[in-house]
Parts: sequence; C-alpha cells; structure tokens
Amino acid sequence: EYKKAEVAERQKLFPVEFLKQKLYYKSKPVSLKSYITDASKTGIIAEIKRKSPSEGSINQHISVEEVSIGYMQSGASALSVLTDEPSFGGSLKDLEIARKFNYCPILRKDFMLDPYQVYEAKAHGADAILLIAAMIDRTLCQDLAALAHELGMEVLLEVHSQEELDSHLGNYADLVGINSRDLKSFETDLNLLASLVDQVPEGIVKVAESGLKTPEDVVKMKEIGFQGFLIGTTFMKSSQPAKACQR
Ligand code: IGP
Repeated sequence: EYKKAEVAERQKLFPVEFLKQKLYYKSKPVSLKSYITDASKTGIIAEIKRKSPSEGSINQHISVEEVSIGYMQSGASALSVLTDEPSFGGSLKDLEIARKFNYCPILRKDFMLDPYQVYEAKAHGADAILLIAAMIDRTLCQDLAALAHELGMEVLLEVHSQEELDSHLGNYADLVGINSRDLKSFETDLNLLASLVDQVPEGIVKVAESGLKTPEDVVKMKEIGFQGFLIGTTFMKSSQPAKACQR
C-alpha cells in the first residue's frame, strides 16, 4: 500500500516532535458527537472532495476557504476534509485551511494506519479522525483510537457489513458510520444503511455515509435512526457546493 511509504516519508521530514510545536496541536478540539446530536442543527457533515476513484474529477479548482465557509453558512453541522492526495486530491494543507476559517468540528478523512497520522491530524487542526474497519484490525483500531482520545479528538468508526460491526465495535468508537459504498465495486446502496442501522447499539451516534443525493434521502435516513449524514459528491459536483448543501 502506498499509504505506508507516504507516511514514513513525511515522518522523516516532520517528526512528531515538530508536529507538537504546531499551533493547532495545542488548541482545544470541538466535539463532533455533540454537534451531530444537537437537535437545533442538521447533522450534515459536508465533505471537501476534489476527486475520487469512483467519480474521477469532481471539482478540482475549488477554494477550500470559500467552500468550507459556504458549507457552514448553509447549515452543515461539521466538515469532512479528505487529506489523501493520490486518490482524492486532498492534502493536510486543505485541512489546515478549513480549520483556519471555521469553528466547527472537522473530520480528517484519510486511510489511517499509523499513529503518526493521528498526531498529524491534531497538528493540522482536526477534531476527529476516521478509522476504517475494512482496512485495519481491531487491535490497531483501538490503539489509534486511544491515541486520538489522548490528544482530545473523537473517533468515527466506519463499517460496511455486519461482520465488520461485530469484529470492530467496541467502546472506543464515539460515532459509527455505515458506508453505503462498497469499496471494491464503488456502488452505493442505501438499502445497506437501512439493514445495518438497527444493528448498531443504542446510544452510539450513527452516521450515514456516501450516496446521499437528495433532501429526501436525508429525511429517510433520519427516520430510520441516523443522526449524522456524510455527504461529499452531491455537494461538490455542483458549481456552488454551498448552495447544494442549503437544500
Ligand atoms: C462521502 P459521497 O458519496 O457523498 O461522496 O460520500 C463519503 O462518505 C466518502 O467520501 C467516504 C470515503 C470513505 C472516502 C466514505 N468513507 C473512506 C475515502 C475513504
């Protein structure tokens, strides 16, 4: 996997000790969980995503500053910023810009497999990290989550099947996201969200991820028990992502 090499490279250039000196490393994070469950808010986590393996180019020439502020003005509860460059065209710089201009929870969206990335997330202003059950085993998941908590961040655990839920769910996840997109075929299936939502224990914040296209989709997911709604492509495809979010 390219991720490991990429992480090792950055770690050589910017050791953890360097990250710890950064401004945002010391700042107090905001709680994704509490913003998502705040009944006066929409529960929408609006994503900054320039391109993706399934869509190719989505919206390459955006200004993160403009789009992120627009999302917040349109009523999003939180932001998700992709920091993976090869597949999604994102960067830690994007994360830092989103942070600089917004006081809201920000999720670092990347393939996390090394503690170094957790330090990076914090140092560049993230309030929460994503951990993907399909990518890492439960032990690593727990270790990365423990470090995230130590640094004051929350953890969104992403699952795509009953098996992943059974193998990875523990008390270390602050929120559970069910991804409707099959990471192999890239197909999204909202029925999967409906079939899995009841399997997530009561009391855990549930986030519907991927493939949400219309306001009706969001209403439907809310009705079946989701509190958070992670939306990228639908917003980013629009020439004015914030306007799309407003609907
Ligand atoms: C957003 P969509 O269909 O609205 O663009 O999906 C988000 O769920 C998706 O980007 C995503 C993702 C991921 C990306 C979910 N899990 C893991 C990269 C890695």
